[in-house]
Amino acid sequence: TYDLPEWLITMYPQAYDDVQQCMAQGEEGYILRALPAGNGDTTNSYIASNSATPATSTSHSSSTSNINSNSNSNRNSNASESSSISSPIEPNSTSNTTSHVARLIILAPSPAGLLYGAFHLLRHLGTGQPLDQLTAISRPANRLRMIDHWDNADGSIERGYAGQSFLYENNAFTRDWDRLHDYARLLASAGFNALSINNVNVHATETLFITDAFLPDVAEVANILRKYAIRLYVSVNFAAPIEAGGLSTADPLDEAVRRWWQEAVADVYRYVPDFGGFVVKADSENRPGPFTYGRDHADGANMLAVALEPYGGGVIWRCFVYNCKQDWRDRTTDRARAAYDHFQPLDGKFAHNVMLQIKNGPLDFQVREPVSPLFGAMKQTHQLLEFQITQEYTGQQRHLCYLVPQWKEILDFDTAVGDRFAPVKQIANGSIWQREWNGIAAVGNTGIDGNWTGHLLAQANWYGLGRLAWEPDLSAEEIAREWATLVFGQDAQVVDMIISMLMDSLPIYENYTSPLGVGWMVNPNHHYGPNVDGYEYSPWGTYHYADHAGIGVDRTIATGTGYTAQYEPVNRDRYDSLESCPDELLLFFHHVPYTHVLHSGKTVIQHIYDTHFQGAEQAARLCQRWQTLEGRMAPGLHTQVAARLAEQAEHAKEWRDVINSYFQRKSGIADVHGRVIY
Ligand code: GCW
Repeated sequence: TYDLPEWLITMYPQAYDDVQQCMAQGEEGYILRALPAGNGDTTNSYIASNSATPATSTSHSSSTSNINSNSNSNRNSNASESSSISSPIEPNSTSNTTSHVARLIILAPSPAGLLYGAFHLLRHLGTGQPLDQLTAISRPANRLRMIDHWDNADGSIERGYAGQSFLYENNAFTRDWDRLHDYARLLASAGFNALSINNVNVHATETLFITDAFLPDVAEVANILRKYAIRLYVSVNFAAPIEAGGLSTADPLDEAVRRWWQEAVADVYRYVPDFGGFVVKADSENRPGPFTYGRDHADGANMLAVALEPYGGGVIWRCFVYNCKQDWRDRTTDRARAAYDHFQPLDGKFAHNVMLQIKNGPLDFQVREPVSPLFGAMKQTHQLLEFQITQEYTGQQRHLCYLVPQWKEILDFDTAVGDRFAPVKQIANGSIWQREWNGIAAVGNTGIDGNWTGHLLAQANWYGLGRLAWEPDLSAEEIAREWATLVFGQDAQVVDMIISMLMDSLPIYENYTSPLGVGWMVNPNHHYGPNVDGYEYSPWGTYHYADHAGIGVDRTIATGTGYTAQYEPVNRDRYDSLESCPDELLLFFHHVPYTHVLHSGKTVIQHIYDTHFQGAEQAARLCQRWQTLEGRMAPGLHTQVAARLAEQAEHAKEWRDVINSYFQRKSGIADVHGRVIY
């Protein structure tokens, strides 16, 4: 029960109900309400905060003050104090927002909730929706909504396509705190609440981030993020006890090593009392890890978990573990199997503050992959879903590729675990097994470029990930509409065209790149542009096995690598059988002749030709579609996108011709339409 003052009830009759509902929303939830004028009120707008747990730390009070400065509505002198509904809030006696609305109420159990409520209001206004009858109740579906930076201390960004890092240069922090402040506000506005600030490949300088050499800078970053309710995480080097501590081992069961980590963690919390925890890439792509000492990944993760536990910190341990020194002649080793094979047997062995971070697919963020079978396979382990916003394999922000539809498909995929409807989104958000540590992490796509993301329209991916992590049931179109309206305003012709271009872009990209789920036909190392055999005779486990007769990877139980058996029976059977395997994943699961007839009625080879001709034409049409918007937006915005689309159209032709020529030469089968193939 709440003791609400009379004056509040008079002007806000549903306050009791709202407060009750609001408290049920959890820490970060909020209620937004526009109340009509009436009851003879002379006051205009209010922002009310009900603090169930009164804010005590500076972090919380500064969040409150930021809301005030952002929403521009409550500038009373107590702005830095968290206000409570049981004490009247000074009304703001300035201008009326609309003639029908007397007040705007944002109600939240915490300052973070007020922040998200304020951004909701700004989004509402920014998308041109009327204030009258605004009511919204919202809470995030996922506890952790995180961006992972792959920024290096030298200023480069691994897989970054938007310029250098704004966090680091020359092996030091840039200390561009203004930019960081803008970035923190940007993060909160899209609903993110966690940030990992350095590459998971932790090199020499970054290994020292958790030492006195860098902790003052790390603390300054945390101070800025805290104003926007964002918790800071750092990627750590598993071999730090050796490289930073001078020990002779990093064995997770060695007492001196365990003590070293405990002391390191204690140091970190002295600087950053609300530090989130560590992100770890171990035994992966030549990074150190517990395997060196004959230990398993539970031993490694739990050692860090024990050190972080007293402070409420967590370990985010990545499952991207596979053999990157594979012999391409060996057809029994299958990289797709690796994460499941390594981690599934460890279910139940991880400490409660360990979250396994699992990439959405079994390989590596290809344009088309099945969902990782690890989702749902570890019933006693906290799990985080990892997406890649930065477009490493999807056009590197030179091509338009709106990824939200792909992420939606993954979130909605039914793992069928436990013989029931069990979509990935319910595993990621922990609701299936009532897991409190849960969420979505994604590799960011920002850099120092003025528009943050290189390709202006790639902002929609960044924004979309934040919105989906908050509310996975939003549609890809709704998110596209929100983003386009917030950026370009309310010109319907502009907004509708941008939405349709965004929505078409992933299928277009898939059309002119690698076909039917096979993946990887890219140039080695930088991963841009077509190279069908670029990874075919390499140790990275990324093959398509194309010869004169056929193509694809046999991952079936009877004759292949047995990968399909990692899925629950309904998905296992669907993928394992040539008859029921969906066309778009056919070559991921099966090796077939070029003459194999798809469900679509086309042969595999004709499908390859048709989609590649079509994709290149569609890419060219994207330029024409964008051209129709000339003069309807600031010229600078129009030209920068036009330039990228022109490059994409040229590059799509290159993809078309390389792929079609390769397969015509291999198969000796002509295109039924007799088009030009080289
Ligand atoms: O996709 C691959 C990238 C690497 C990356 C790795 C990972 C940070 O090519 O650049 O390393 O995945 O996720 O760890």
